Amino acid sequence: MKPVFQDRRLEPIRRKVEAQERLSFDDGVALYRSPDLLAVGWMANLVRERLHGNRTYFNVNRHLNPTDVCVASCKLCAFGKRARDPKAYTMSLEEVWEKAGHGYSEAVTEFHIVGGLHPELTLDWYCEMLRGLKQRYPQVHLKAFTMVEIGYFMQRSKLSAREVLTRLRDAGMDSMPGGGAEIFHDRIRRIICDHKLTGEQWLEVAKTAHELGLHSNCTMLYGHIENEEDRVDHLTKLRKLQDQTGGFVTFIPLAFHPDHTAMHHIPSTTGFDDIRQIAISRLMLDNIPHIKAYWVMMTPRIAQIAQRFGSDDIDGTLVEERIYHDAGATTSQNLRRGELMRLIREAGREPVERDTLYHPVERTESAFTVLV
Ligand code: V47
Repeated sequence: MKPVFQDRRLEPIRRKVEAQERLSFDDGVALYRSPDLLAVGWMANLVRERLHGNRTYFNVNRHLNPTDVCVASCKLCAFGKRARDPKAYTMSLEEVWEKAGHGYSEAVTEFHIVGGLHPELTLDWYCEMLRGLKQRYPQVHLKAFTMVEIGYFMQRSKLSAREVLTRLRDAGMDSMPGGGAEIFHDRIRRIICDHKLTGEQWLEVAKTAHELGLHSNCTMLYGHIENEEDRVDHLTKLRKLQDQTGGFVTFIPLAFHPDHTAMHHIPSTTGFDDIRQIAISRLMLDNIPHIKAYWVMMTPRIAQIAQRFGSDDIDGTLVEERIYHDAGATTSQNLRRGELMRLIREAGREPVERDTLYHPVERTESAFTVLV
């Protein structure tokens, strides 16, 4: 039975969602301005179940951050450090390869690799890192480097996006994570991440990656100085590129964590905003298959509830996480496979272990007992 929406102004949007029509910019703003979270969530859940039925996806992955040295000093970030900072670190190639093996078992299907913009590490060094990982862990998918890192490699190597991406792909990069997108609008970018690629450049690198056959994710950092229009603008730009390339697999809305950043005075997002953001992402991004509620960022509790508000993915086991924990996140850094499955089941969903590109992973019990 259809619920009666408390906010009657959402009825025209409900009709569009039911008829599978695309929502407009103004619809997006109206969704943000409505206090009727249950109505927004009901519509998002309709779309989510249409696409994915009762399934919620998760994976068994490991994060690797080879360096936190970064030439950009983005106000939003607590992870990047100056090279001279005594707390900064840069792993040697052997350390990266060795670290990848900590907690490694047949169970790990993905290494998620991102780092700071290091002024001395060369594109050849990164290619060598990928080759070494592939050699040692041939069955693990390498999801590596944000569009921002690619932009920096281009600047340093004086090569085009196509050339940089081709070299990395040939060295073993299988796909790319979605970070560094922040908020595309220049007005916001100038303040929160002045030294990064522009929004247009981010989209251009993503387009080139997709043209080369590389899939990627995409993100939006919300809950800082942006307004509702900036969020809708960001989502519609991603949707437009996806119409052209079809290369985005998953969208991950990332709530800003203020601690230890230059914007520490900004309060953290609320549960209401986090859940609403998941739902609106599902409704606006009608051409991106998956919406991930990243449990590290949202907390496992909110990520679980999000499974009934438009999300169909909860991310993975991670093992160790730096970017959010440097910014004050107090969530665990490591959820075991069984715990992820329990969260999903308790939300009334069917857990499906996937690889990076959402092929189901079949397991025998013994294959993951060694996972730490
Ligand atoms: O690019 C940095 C954001 C991103 C902060 O593709 C911050 O599957 C909040 O992109 N508060 C990295 N956010 C994380 C990321 C990601 C995470 C999980 C899965 C995937 C995927 C991608 O985190 C950065 C930036 O946008 N970030 N600092 C902060 N203080």
